[in-house]
Amino acid sequence: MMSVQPQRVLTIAGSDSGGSAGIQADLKTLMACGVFGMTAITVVTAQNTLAVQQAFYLPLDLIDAQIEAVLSDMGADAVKTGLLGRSDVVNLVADRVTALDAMPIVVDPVLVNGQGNPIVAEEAVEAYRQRLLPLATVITPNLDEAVWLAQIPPIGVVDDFYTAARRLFQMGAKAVLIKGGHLDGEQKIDLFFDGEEFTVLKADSLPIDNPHGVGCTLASAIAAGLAQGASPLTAVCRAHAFLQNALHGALDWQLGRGRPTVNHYKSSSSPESSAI
Ligand code: PXL
Repeated sequence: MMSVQPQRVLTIAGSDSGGSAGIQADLKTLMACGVFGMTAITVVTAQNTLAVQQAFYLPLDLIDAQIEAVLSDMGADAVKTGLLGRSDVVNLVADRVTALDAMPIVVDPVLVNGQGNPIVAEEAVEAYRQRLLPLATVITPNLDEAVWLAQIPPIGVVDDFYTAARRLFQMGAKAVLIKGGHLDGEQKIDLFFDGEEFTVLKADSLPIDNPHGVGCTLASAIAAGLAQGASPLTAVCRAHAFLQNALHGALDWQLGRGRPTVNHYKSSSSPESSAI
């Protein structure tokens, strides 16, 4: 029988015991997207839908060992980064990714929590600016993260998304997806920019308050698309549709007493999104 190598994605991110965000969201999403997921865990959190109760950062050499173990044997077709947390981890990931010639990398710059409060130090953000952003095939900040990374005034309207996207592109990212989900309105707007063209992605606002795990799910779905050979724009559009299904798929869920989650494996049915 002919052997086949599955498409592989390595996610370097934190563990969410509640299964909504982080490594858990990544693996569920990668599986639903039909790629083989592998992990390097940076931080273990004890959390549920109500709160992050504890967080334990793994030693740098153990994070490195996980990356090395996976890449030296199994290899990868794309890398996705989530919560890295510290500047030394950001620098380590940058070192390892630099060694992977032309590997697609999706950088989800997890800098703030669900309430918009910082969860990393400025030193780590500077490491993102200097080292990781220039390696990113696609970077996926939300509005707070875009402002912090790009050092621009707060974003209040969709017009500001364009400034943020241009700036992050100038800082070295090959493509930028500004996630506008935190802006109020009948529609949720994301903006993709690859240095040449802007693409607006729209989705109807849903009756769910601040769902947990959307960023991880979106970035992992983008990484899956890139691993499957899609262009950044195609991977982003597919991931956007995937996330809409995942959100719709959890609308009638009751799980825990806090923030709602997404249904990561709800990958079929018609996407409620459009790119214009
Ligand atoms: O959604 C961002 C995020 C990523 N990774 C981990 C998290 C969170 C938010 O709570 O806990 C591990």
